Amino acid sequence: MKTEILTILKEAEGFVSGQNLCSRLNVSRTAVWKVIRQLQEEGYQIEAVRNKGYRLVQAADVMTEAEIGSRLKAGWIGKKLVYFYETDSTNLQARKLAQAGCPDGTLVVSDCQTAGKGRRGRSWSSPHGSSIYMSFVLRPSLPPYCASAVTLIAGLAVTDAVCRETGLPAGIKWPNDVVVNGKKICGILTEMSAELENIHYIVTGIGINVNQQDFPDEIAAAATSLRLESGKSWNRSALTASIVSAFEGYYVKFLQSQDLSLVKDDYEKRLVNLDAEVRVLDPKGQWSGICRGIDKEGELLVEDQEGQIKTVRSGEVSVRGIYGYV
Ligand code: BT5
Repeated sequence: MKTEILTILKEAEGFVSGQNLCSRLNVSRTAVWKVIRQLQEEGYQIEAVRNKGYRLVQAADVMTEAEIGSRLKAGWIGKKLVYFYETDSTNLQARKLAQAGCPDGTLVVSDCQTAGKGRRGRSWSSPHGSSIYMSFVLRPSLPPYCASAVTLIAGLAVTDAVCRETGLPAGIKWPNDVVVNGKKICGILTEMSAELENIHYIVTGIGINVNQQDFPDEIAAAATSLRLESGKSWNRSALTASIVSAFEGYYVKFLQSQDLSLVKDDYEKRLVNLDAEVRVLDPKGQWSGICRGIDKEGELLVEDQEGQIKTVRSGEVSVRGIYGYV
């Protein structure tokens, strides 16, 4: 009911009477009043005026189930939303839910993570009240080698949503980072449970630095937030909903072609390394070349010194720009 009341107040031009809310939701005035009180405690400024009703004065940057739910469009991704005020890791929770049989497209969101994970055992700094931590549970009928493409789709969706919502020049650093002005604002971690031939489920987790003003020393040089880059704070629920909708659009195209051929052009437009020199940190030997985009499997195409195009698989190597982090 909280989500419904919030949606009605947001869509209303001015006041909505208590009676109107009661009859639309088929509940008592006391029940409506209790929900309004809860919303006010969560940080919403709601005016309550006798004989007029309720009016949402200001939509604060609150990350709650009701706030995110009221902004999600009627797609299938995020239809089931699981929200935590605090959890260990949204990826871990998403995996538990997947094992327990949750629906395809389930979205897990938390305001804070106590054990946020990066790739290969690295950690993801996840304080309260300033960032987005979200994970999708996906159940595509595809062979396991397709799973890594979902990381690229998530990167593309985040980049689109950040550009659209904030106007900042976000770009993708292949395969799993989104950067603004050469620094990392987002990391993506895709995990999978599969048999040899088919995927049981994929969990794709996204962490975005939205309103942080400072970072732990060890990451301060390479990390930034949307707030630091724009000088403004942003509504995390709105951004989350925008990412979900962009992700769904691209993911449906991916399912259609079973590869990235339908989104490749969009991806390459956002790729910060395109046509620039990159260094491939291959454990068998580092080498430099020019980044020429991606293939339909999501592998990076790098032209070596002899002019030959080589494919670089994510998971095998890291790619660093010649000048600094990007
Ligand atoms: C990543 O790993 O970039 C994947 C991060 C995925 C985080 C999301 S949050 C929701 C979901 N639940 C989880 O538990 N995880 C996912 P990687 O490429 O390995 O980068 C990790 C490195 O980035 C760390 O070793 C730090 O150097 C740096 N780092 C850590 N926290 C950061 C932050 N908040 N912003 C920018 N860089 C950070």
